Amino acid sequence: MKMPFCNVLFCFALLSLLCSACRRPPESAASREGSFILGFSQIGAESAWRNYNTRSVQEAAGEAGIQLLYFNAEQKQENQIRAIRSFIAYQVDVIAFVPIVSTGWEHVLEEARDAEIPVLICDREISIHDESLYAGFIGTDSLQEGRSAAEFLIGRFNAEEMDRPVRIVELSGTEGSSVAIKRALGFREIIAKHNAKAALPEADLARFEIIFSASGDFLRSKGYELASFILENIDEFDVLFSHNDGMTLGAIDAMKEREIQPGTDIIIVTIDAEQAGINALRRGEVNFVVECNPRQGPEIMRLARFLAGGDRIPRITYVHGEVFSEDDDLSQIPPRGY
Ligand code: GZL
Repeated sequence: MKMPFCNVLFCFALLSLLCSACRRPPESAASREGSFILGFSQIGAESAWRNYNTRSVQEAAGEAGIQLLYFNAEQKQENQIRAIRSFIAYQVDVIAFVPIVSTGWEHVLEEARDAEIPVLICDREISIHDESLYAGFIGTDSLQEGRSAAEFLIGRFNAEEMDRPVRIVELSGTEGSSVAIKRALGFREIIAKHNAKAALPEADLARFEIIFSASGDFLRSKGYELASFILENIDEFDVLFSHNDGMTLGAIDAMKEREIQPGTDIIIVTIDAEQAGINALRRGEVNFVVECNPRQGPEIMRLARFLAGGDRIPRITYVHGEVFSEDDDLSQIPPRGY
């Protein structure tokens, strides 16, 4: 349920008041073993994946004895920036945040640097000139997630006699987010390489064409709306490539309303591997699922503790995922938890 904007403002005012009124005594320096304060700014609650990611961070902080100052930005970058400023005012030991989009972070990160508070980027990456403004990134390899999706399609269609290019529709994630940018990039990189091979005279390979792409903002409701528009306006297409399960589930609803069989009439490739996505794979409504692991809490706490103790961390820490195909033994997939 979305919090009314006036309530969000009230929360900010309260957080800022608390931060300025009760600044942490500077002498309580963090220790490598003891507790410390981690300010964490989360995007919001746009998907089952995000909610699990939040739970993972909160549970891991509790288990690690780390004091977590958590703020939900309600999908707004300006709320994230305000929260980071509040963390600085409160003089937390470490700041971690999930950048909803990849640009616009320079100034607030300069303020964190001036306050000598290390910053850990989580889940999504930022594009910044001075990379020394943050200590490191922990998340999944979005470029590989897009590549894996394309590699499945190439294998799937090479087995079929195609006398025309395979037509692909793409539902992309939040515009300007590193995840949407890199999933699209990885997907296109593999498709382009394959098409170059398929163009050779002696090649007997399917060719692929992305005929439509639009952002569904990782939201199920927008996935449904976009798919409804696409199904009403694009005569025929063969594949739906969706950047997250939430949008995929919305698109499946739109297909079923038109008696189109997802997974059969339209091949569907999706990313996240939330339970509902795996269930759709088991029902044959989805053909391939790329896991994007939301269980990042323990790694975030491990890295934050190094930073709190004044230590350096790797620039990039990947949390690995796997892929699930229609041809796998799907009964072996354990409950997803999200
Ligand atoms: C991926 C993450 C994306 C998920 C979506 O790392 O940022 O945001 O794929 C979520 O489900 O909304």
